[in-house]
Amino acid sequence: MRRPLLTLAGLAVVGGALAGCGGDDGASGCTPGPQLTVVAEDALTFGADSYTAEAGCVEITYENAGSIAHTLLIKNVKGFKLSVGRTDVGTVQLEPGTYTLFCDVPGHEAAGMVADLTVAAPSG
Ligand SMILES: [Cu+2]
Repeated sequence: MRRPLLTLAGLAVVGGALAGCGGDDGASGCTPGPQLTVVAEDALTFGADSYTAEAGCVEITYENAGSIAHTLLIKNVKGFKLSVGRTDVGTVQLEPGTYTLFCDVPGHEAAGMVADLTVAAPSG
């Protein structure tokens, strides 16, 4: 009778893959071009109600001006999320259009952590 060693080893490999580090999703890992800085404030707002960026691989720097932990996501853009802490930087591929930035910490979006992001085609 065989011992189930192979089966157990296989499960361990699959589990390891599922728990593996992220960052290999399609929305990150591009070569940064346009830059955007967003600030989170303890008043549960972003530093501005609206932001603009050029289309492309946008490098977003997320800075926390306060002491409450926040996140930064873009509605309908999967695979992008920044978390602060103090500061976080990430890249996301964005086509021209209008997007919505928000913080997904429970209650924060409802309290005002939401902002427009207008992405314009590169000029020239
Ligand atoms: Cu928040």
